[in-house]
Amino acid sequence: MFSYKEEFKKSFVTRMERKGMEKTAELAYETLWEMTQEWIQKRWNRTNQLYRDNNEKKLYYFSIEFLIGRVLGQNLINLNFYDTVKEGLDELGLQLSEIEELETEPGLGNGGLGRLAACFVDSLASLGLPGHGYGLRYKGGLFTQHFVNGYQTEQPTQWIQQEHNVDIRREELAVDISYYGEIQVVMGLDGLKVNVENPEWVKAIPYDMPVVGANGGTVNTLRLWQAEVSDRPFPGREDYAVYEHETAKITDRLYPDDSLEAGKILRLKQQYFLCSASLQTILNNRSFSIEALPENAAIQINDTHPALAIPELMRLLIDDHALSWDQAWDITTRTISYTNHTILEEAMGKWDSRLIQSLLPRIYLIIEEIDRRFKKSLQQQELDEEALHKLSIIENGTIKMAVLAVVGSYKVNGVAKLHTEILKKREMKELNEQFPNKFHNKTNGITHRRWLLKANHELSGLITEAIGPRWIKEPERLSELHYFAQNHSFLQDFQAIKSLKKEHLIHHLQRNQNVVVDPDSIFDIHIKRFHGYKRQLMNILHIQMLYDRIKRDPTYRPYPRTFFFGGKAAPSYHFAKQVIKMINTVASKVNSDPLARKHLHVVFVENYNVTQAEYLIPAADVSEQISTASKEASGTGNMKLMMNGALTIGTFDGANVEIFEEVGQENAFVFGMRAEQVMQYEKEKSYNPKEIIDSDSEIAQLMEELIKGEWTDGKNNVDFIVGQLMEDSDPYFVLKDFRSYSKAHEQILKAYAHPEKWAEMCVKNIAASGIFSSDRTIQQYSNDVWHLTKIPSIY
Ligand code: 73E
Repeated sequence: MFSYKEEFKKSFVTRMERKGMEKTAELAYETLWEMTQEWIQKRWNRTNQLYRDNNEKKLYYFSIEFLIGRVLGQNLINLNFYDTVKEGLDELGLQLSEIEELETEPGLGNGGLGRLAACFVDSLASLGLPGHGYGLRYKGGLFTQHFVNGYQTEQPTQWIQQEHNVDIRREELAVDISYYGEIQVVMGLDGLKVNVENPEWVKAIPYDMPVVGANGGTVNTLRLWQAEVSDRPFPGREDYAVYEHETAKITDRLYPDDSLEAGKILRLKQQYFLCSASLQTILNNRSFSIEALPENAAIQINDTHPALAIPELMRLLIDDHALSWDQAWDITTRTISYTNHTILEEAMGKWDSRLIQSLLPRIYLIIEEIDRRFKKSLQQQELDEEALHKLSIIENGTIKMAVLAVVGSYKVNGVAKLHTEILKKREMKELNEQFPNKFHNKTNGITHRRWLLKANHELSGLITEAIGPRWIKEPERLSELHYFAQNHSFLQDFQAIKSLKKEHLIHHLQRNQNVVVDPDSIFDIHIKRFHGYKRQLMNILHIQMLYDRIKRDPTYRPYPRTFFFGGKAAPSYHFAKQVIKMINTVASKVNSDPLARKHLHVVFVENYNVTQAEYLIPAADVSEQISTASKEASGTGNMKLMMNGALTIGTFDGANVEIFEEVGQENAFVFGMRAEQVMQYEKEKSYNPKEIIDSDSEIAQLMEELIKGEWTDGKNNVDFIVGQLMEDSDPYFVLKDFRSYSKAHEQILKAYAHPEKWAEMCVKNIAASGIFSSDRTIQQYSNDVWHLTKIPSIY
C-alpha cells in the first residue's frame, strides 16, 4: 500500500530504474500507469469477491456511449492518492499534470448522454453500489474536430494503444451474436419452437475497465464489447476477407454515418450487439434461477439505443430458457427500465421494419407480438386515432423504439422535472395514461469528483479549508458555504482561484491553439454539442450586435469579454456546421478589428472534449445555457459550470429551472420564453420572425448585414443562416428571444462591475450546487427503481 509519499517515491524510482532508460515523461507515465493499475487490481479483486460472496442484486447500465474522459488522474483522485503522488513526483522533478497530458482521452461518447453514463458509473462505485456499465469498445471514438477555412473537418480518433490500455480483454467470457438467417418453426418437446437457420455469427469479446469509487472502496466494472470473427461455421464465411471486414466495422466507430442504408444497418447491428452480448453474459454467469432475474438484476437502458434489450431478453428467455411468453414478459418487464433523454423527433429512435425483419428476423417477430398483444389490451377502451397512433409500436412500416421501451419496462424516467412533465403531459401523454405509475423524474447529476475535485483541485481545497472535508462524501454539505458568501477574505480567495484557473486555460489554449486571451476579461463560455435548439447562433448574433454598437457608438465601451465556444456538429448536420463556420467568420472579423478587439474576443476551442471541458469549466465566469425552452431535456454542463462558480445566463429549460430554484433567480440571469409559450406558438404555428424584424431596428440591421454577407462566408452560408432565422419560421425562436437575451447580457455587465458582489453570487451558486451531484441522482434511482444494497467497503 503506497499511502505515503516516501514509499511511493521509492517504488516509483525502483521501477523507473528497472526500465533502465532515461527519465522521460513518457516513462514516468508508463510507470505511474502500472503502479495505479496494481493498486486498483487488488481492490477490484476484493470487490468482485464480495459480489460473489454476497449475491446482492446488481444493476447493469446499458449505454451506447460512455464518455469517460482521461482515467489516470481520476483514478488517483478516487484512490485518494493524488496529492501524495503529485508531491512525490514534484520532489523527483516531475510534474503530474504533464504526465496526465500524455493520456489519449477515450472518446466513447458524443455529449451529455454519454458523459452522464460516465458520471453514473463513478457515483455507483463511490456509493458502494453494485452497478456496472455495459457499452461498446469503439476502435475510434468520436471524431477529432479541426477547422479548415473555418469549416469543421472530421478525423478519426484512435484511442486504443498497443500498450497501457485502460481495459482488460476477457477472452473466456466471449459470446456469439447472430444476424440474418431464416425463421423455421419446429415441433419441440414442449410444443412449437422458433429456430433461426443459417444466421451469420459474430463473436463479442468483453474488455473490462475498472471503475474506481471514492476512497478506492469499491471498484466496479465497465464492460465494453468488441466485435471479432466467430469460430462458428456459416454459409458466407468462406469469403473470409469480406466477413472479417464487415465484422470489424461493428465496433469500428461511434455513430457511423446513417444517411445511407448501409450505415443504418451498421447502427442497428451495433445496438443489437450491445444488447445481446450484455444480456447473454448476465444470464450465463448468474447464480440464481432464471425466474429470479428481476430480484437479482436491474437493467437500465440509456435512451432507446439499447431498447432492443427488451425483445432480446424475451428471445433468450423463450428460445434458450424455454419459458412461456407470459413468464418471459413478466420477467422482462420487471427487469428493464428506461431513461428518455430527448423529445426531439429526430432523436426518438425509429427503425424501418424491413431492416429489423431482415437483420434480426426473430427479434422482429417478438416485437410484432409485443405490439399485437399491447394493441389487443387496448381494445376495450375507446381510444381515438391520435391515441392509437401514439400507442403503436409498429406503424406504417416503422418501429418506434421509444414506445417499445415504455411498454417493455417497469419504470420510465425523464432527466429533469420540466422534461418529465412534458413527457407525461404531452409527448407520452397516452402512454402515461395507460401506465400511470411508470413515469417518474430523476433529475440528472454530475460527479463532483471529476468536475470539482479533479478539474478544480484549488477550489476544492478552498472549500475544504472553509467547511471541512465532509462535503466530499456528502456534496449537499456544499450548502455550508452560504456562511462564507459574504466573508471578504473567502471571496478574495475565490477570486484568486478563478484567476488562476483562467491562467491555466490561457496556458492550455496558447499551447494548443496559439491564441492569447486577456486574463482580466469576462470569460463567457458556451460549450456543448452543436444543435439548432442549443442556439449557438443566438450567441454569435449577439456578438455581432455588440460589435456593431462598439463601431457605431463612441460612448459604448463595454468591459472586455472573451466569448468561448466549444462543441462538435454531427458530420451530416449541415445547418450546425454552417453555424460553426459563421462563428469562425465572426471571430476573425471581430478579433482582427483593433477597436472591437479591446472589448470583444471570440475563441472557438477546437475539438471540445472532456479534457478541454476540465480546463474551460473552472475558468468560466458566465455559463451560456440558452436553449429554446422545452427542447433541452436537462443539460449537465449547466451543473458543472455552476459547481465551479460560474453564473448562468439561461432560459427556463431543462435542469436550468431547478438550478434557478436552488440558487434563486437573483443569482442568475434568466431570460426568454417559457416552455408553455414555445409550445403554444408551435401549436398555433403563429411565430412570425418578420414581425420582430419590423419592430426592432437593431435586429433589422443585423439581418440586413447578414443578408449582405458581411458576417458570413459565401452565399451558401448566408442562405442557411438567414433562411433558418427568417424564412423557415425558425423552430428555435432565435429572434424571438434575442432582445431579452441581450438585456440579460447587459445585466451581466452591470453585475460584473461589482467584483465582490459578483463573487458572492458565484459562491452562492457553488453552495447550491450540491444537489446536482450524481450521487444524489444515483441514490434516488437505487431507492425508487433498482433497489440495490450497499456493499460494505474494505478500504
Ligand atoms: O439535455 C441533454 C441531457 O442532459 C440531452 O440533450 C442529452 O442527454 C443529456 C443527459 O440526460 C441527449 N443526448 C441525446 N439525447 N438526449 C442523444 C440522442 C441520440 C444520439 C445521441 C445523443
